Amino acid sequence: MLQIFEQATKQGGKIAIQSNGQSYTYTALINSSKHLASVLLNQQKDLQQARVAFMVHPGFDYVRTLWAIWQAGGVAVPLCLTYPLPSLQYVLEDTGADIIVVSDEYAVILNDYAKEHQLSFYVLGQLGNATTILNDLPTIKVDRNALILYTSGTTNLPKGVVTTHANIEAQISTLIKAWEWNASDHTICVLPLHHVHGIINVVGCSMWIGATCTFLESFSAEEIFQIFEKGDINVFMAVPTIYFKLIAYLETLDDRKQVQLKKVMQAFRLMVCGSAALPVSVMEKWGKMSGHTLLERYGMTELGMAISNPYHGVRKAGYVGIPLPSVEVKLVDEQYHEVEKGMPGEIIVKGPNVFKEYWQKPTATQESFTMDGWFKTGDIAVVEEGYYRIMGRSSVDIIKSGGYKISALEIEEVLRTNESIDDCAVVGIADDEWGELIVAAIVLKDFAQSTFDTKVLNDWFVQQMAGYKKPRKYIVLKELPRNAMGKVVKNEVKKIFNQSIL
Ligand code: MLC
Ligand code: AMP
Repeated sequence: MLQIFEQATKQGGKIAIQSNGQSYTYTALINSSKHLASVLLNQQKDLQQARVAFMVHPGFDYVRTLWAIWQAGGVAVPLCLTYPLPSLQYVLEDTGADIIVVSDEYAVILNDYAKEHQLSFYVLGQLGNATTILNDLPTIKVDRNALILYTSGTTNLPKGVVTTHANIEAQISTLIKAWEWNASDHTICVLPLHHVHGIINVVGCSMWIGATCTFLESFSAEEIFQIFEKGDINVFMAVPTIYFKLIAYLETLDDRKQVQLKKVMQAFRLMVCGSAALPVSVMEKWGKMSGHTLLERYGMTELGMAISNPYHGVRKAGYVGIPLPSVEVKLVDEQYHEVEKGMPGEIIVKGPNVFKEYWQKPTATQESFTMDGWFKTGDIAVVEEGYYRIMGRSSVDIIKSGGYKISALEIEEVLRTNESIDDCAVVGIADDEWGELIVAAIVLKDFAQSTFDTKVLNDWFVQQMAGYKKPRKYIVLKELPRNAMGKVVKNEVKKIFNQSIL
């Protein structure tokens, strides 16, 4: 049995999950996921690493589905709940998923697609208790594929990051050790569950150690504080934009309420921030309002977490800390030689946490590792007084907005299919709240010059891609700034936007 299920079985009647106003024990989680695993197996002995895509809302149903897929021998492919059909279709086709599981509310989105492609389609609310639970579920070896998460990179289409059960176990256990997770912890998941931050750091760690995880359907500052006020939560993890939004909400409250909430938050054991650079101003403000020094850490879909400020010891503002247990980190130059002490370089990483491959992309996989097996992150950092500081990324085409990694190339590709747009260049510009704001410089086709409307464009865009990938500002240019080779100079595009804001 995989270690996560062994651990969970030992917890028995302890509360594992709180969602939709209900509490579920570890026993309920195990039984219900075994039942669903039996359904998914549908008379087979082992799904043999078949990809199972699932579009399930956060909470008990999400975890039971994930665990069911694993127990049946499948590879879990969590779908983003806000993707329009074309983006979902890309993931389904790329993974070759032939089983889909959905919460009732998403059935309508994927029902026709599943029928047309003759996929097995399970709607959670329509599954009765008819299937007997199989006692002899397949034995899953840890070197099997477990999860495929999609990440945007320097190519225009997202790549599937494949992690094995062994990778996941390593990603979780290093955090359990470094952050001293324990069974009396109670965390809250406010993050989307198609990325590692939510899946590994929050849900993975809490379920592994036998803690309790409360789920919110989606982010709401008001609801988060209402739950905090009950006094049960003691571990909280989020992206910088969320801390920014929580601060903004706290500032709307009167002094008495602020003091009351600070008292509640001071009793927390741990508050972590990551997925994007935590501005020093946000860390300081949060410190004042919550009584907590945020622990900033650095991670990536391909790695889980790699570098973290210490649980005990100094948490330095503006720094991501030191490598986590069992994770090797080096800074290298463009020839992949280690840089001299104190010099900046690209972060490369080795360890049992590092992913196995990009799904069906052997060339991309090979190119992302050095000859001696280190994963190249594309992030530039420097070590100062023993702590890593992230300086930026090697590619201007990767944007981090609200903690989501977004490929400028992917957005450009979609914008160019719009009938009004002749050409475009997408960049990220610095923004206090979102980290970076996605903006697009566009060149219009002649006929569109007088009728162009950004609202019409945005409405069209969100039918093609998730809303969080939508450009927040547009500038119409006669032509894009290009260098002598004819290549668009993205830094010039950024300058144009920054000047237009001043
Ligand atoms: C949304 N809005 C944005 C935006 N996203 N504006 C600018 N930039 C963006 N990126 C606008 C919307 O248009 C809308 O405006 C308003 O903000 C609210 O939109 P929303 O979609 O409802 O946002 P909200 O629910 O408030 O979500 C914000 C958020 C979310 C921060 C909670 O972005 C989020 O969950 N981010 C976490 C992503 C994550 O988990 N990343 C980890 C990746 S793993 P209007 O006007 O339309 O109302 C990884 C590895 C690691 O990175 O190290 O962890
Ligand atoms: P993703 O591919 O969505 O997993 O995003 C991973 C990327 O997020 C990393 O390569 C970094 O660029 C960025 N990132 C994660 N944590 C931090 C952090 N604490 N500071 C700065 N950047 C971060």
